[in-house]
Amino acid sequence: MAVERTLSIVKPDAVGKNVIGEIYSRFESAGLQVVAAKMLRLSEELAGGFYAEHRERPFFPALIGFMTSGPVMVQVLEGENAIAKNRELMGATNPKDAEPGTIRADFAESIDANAVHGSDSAASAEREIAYFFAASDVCGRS
Ligand code: RTP
Ligand code: MG
Repeated sequence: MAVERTLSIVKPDAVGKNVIGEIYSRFESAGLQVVAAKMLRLSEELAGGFYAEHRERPFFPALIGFMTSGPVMVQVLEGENAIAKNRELMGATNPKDAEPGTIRADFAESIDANAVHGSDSAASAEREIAYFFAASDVCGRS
């Protein structure tokens, strides 16, 4: 299986609950390594550009309002099958539908405040990693 990189965000609700470390533990237990990370507050412009594919959706204003409501932790995860593995660890978008034991089932409150983001394809991962990190910021170990 190929070693991949994916972009992960611990969203403002989970940062506010002080569970960054617990979420990182899930990545590490699943064999994913954190190879770049930073905490920041997203501006409306930065959040809007990140979620540009959803700009015309009715939930877009709520999504941007939520993503700018507090600091986020942004990281690049590296490992075998990292993109799909991270999506599996996250669980479904709506925590009500998320499998028990997933990050969203355990830490998320609602479809808006849903704890984490993860790239959904190789193309998204490439775009999203470059959106937040210079190539020289990523300390790959593979
Ligand atoms: P994410 O991009 O944050 O990892 O979430 P996702 O792939 O599971 O879901 P996506 O379809 O990309 O939607 C991005 C975020 O928008 C909010 N959303 N609300 N009310 C709704 O129907 C709705 N649908 C999506 C969620 O907060 C979701 O994480
Ligand atoms: Mg998405």
